[in-house]
Amino acid sequence: MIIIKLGGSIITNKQKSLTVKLNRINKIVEKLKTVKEEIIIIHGGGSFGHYWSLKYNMHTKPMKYNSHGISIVKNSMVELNKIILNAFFKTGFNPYVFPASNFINVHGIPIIEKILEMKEISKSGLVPISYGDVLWRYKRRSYILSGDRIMTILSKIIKPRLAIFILNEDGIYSNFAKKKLIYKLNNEKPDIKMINDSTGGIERKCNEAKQIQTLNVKVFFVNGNKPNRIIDAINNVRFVGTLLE
Ligand code: IP8
Repeated sequence: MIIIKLGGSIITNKQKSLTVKLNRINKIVEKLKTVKEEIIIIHGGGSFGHYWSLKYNMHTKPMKYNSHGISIVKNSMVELNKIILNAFFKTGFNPYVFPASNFINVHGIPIIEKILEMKEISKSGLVPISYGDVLWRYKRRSYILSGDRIMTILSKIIKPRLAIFILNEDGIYSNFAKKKLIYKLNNEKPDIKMINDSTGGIERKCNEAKQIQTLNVKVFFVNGNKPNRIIDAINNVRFVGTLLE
């Protein structure tokens, strides 16, 4: 089983709020159709969820955020998710939306049987699709749950063979300006200028990846603009990207 995160910057246009990169999404999904293993998909917020969460100053810390902000972030993620679901439908997949509120309780604790349900669903010819979202927490608080965090939460219980982060870049860079790629993340330090968003940017992403790796799950970062690399990573063929194992 493989868990794949479609990063916000590969599926949406971060320069222009509320716009998707439909061609890019379709090309990636078409490539994924050639994968023989079961997959679970998570997608990020990009210029949908992040756009609104920044506007309403909402973060990963549970707090009492503006109600309109909560509502608008949630709606924008449903909209983006619908676009992703359609792309999977059109390509011949049977996507099955599984929002994070299905498997995280009001205390922020993962519900194990729900996550195992997701695993069962993926074995039955359906593709579970989840996404970063704003979640309700007890005492009228809420928080932004990143898709990267969902990758770790699911990996702990599902124990996939691989976790793949599809980016809008070749992988993780040690120097963003010079696009100096880290091939093996194990001991190198990422350049934090690479991604900066409301859920903690590249540092959080790498921290999540490290947590996944400690579960004995191989982690790849690959460029979604070169979808063949996703397939090479899955097939254990030499590929351009960042590996953590
Ligand atoms: O793009 C964040 O998910 P991410 C989702 O995976 C929202 O960090 C709602 C901003």
